[in-house]
Amino acid sequence: MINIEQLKSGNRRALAKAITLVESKLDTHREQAQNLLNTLLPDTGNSIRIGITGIPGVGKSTFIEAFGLYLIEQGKKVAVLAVDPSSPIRGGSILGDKTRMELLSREENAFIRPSPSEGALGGVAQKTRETMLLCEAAGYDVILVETVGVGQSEYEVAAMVDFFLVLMLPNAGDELQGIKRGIMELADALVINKADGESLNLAQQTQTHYKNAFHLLSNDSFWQPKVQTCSALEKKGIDDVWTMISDYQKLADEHGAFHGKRARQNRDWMQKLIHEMLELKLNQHPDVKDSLPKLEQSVLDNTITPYNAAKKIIDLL
Ligand SMILES: Nc1nc2c(ncn2[C@@H]2O[C@H](COP(=O)(O)OP(=O)(O)OP(=O)(O)O)[C@@H](O)[C@H]2O)c(=O)[nH]1
Ligand SMILES: [Mg+2]
Repeated sequence: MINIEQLKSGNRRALAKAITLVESKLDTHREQAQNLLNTLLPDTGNSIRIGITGIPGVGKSTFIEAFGLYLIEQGKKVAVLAVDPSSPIRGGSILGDKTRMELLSREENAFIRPSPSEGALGGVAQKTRETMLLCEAAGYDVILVETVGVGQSEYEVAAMVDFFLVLMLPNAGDELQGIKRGIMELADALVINKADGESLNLAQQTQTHYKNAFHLLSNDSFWQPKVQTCSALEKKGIDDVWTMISDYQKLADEHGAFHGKRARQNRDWMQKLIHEMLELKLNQHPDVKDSLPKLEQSVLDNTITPYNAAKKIIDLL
């Protein structure tokens, strides 16, 4: 059993146990985990949730270590989670390299958790959302959610955080980094990392390039995405990133947008879960299992319209 009082007082073992429960695939555990989360709900939400993405090698691990250590210096408790749906077998490769976060992982006020290897309903994102709540209940006030900037995971992470930060390399050309317009629209900030040594100039050019690009995207929100530079290696510009995010939080609060965004994220996620649950129910329904192949064949044979076939399936539920 999970000791709720211990978890709330920040006991790491209790937190780790609760996360293991949340990640479990057993139905009985799932139920226990949901009960636990419901009990803890009033103790959640007191954090800023920051998503961090970027292509492999951009410096995510180095940045998170520097940023995390800086935040701890400011008296914060920092949790680092990962969403890595791309490697269900390797299971959490991005944070597997704890060596890159060696200093941070030794800190009393840091909690680092690799990506869950897979999830049932809602996938890895569901588990990470739940783990995030557990960390908040345990008193972590900054939650960093890391993901590799390939595939769909950045959309999933952007939909669960307050602030979405995209790390970039000093390189003025979009194509070279495979940056999609989509990610520009997700980003609350681009941070050009490795702004040091010979790359300093290029980093500044890149910054100007993206600032201009953002000006071209129309935006009537209270927040215009920012473009900054930093060196995670030399620990330069790290404090500016935090200042920017704090400014965002303050502005969002003033506009009533901070809690509004979270509420909408929860509602959207619920909608997504309803669809997934419905699909599961459909696929498991005995009559559907029986009729689906026949109806599919009829559609292939052009003896029934797709619409009517679909309706017949839905009517079985
Ligand atoms: N010059 C310079 N090098 C950096 C900086 N940040 C990271 N690096 C180097 O870039 C390489 C990749 O850094 P990581 O932090 O492992 O990058 P990552 O994004 O976590 O990479 P993956 O885990 O493979 O996705 C390492 O050799 C780092 O030392 C920086 O600010 N300046
Ligand atoms: Mg890494």
